[in-house]
Amino acid sequence: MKNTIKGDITELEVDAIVNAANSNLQGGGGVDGAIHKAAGAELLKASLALGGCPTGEARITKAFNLPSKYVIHAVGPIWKDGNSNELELLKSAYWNSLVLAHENNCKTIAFPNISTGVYGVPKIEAAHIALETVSKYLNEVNSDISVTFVCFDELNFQIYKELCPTFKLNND
Ligand code: AR6
Repeated sequence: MKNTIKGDITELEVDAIVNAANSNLQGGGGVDGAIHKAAGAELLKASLALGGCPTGEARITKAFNLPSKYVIHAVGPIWKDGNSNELELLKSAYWNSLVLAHENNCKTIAFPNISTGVYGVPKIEAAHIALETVSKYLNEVNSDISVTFVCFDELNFQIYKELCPTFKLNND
């Protein structure tokens, strides 16, 4: 199943929260900053030890002081002009996060709106990619995982509230 909420992803008691990370996995601002702040310094040590992550891929660490079990560090694209493979890379970031969640026996996962902050991917396009990719994964690969889209800003929340129900799952 999938659902949308408005809130702070660091507060969720799910198996895995996804971080909108950068490819150095060195922490940063936005949701990345909030996750590192709430998880504590051990998270930075663990993520730096991974040696980076290319755009479109994802890596996993423990969640340390967070209420979730794991943090999946997904690297979304920086928006350039829309013709630089941005949406494909965003799709891969969502897909690879779900694969990693499944490999680590996660049944509940929460995503922020990857790349829609400082990375500048237009919010409506990004929401379509997120919903399409997650729905495809749940319908075609593994329906045994519950996905929450966590919107922090009001505009993303309005977009997801409207779009989410239009992406049907086989078991809806
Ligand atoms: N919980 C959930 N969502 C949040 C939170 C939160 N606590 N805080 C912000 N958001 P951004 P990006 C939303 O900029 O565009 C970092 O510096 C926010 O409203 O965090 O992928 C990294 O290190 C927005 O919708 O990530 C990278 O360098 C969404 O999170 C770079 O920013 C993503 O905004 C990644 O940029």
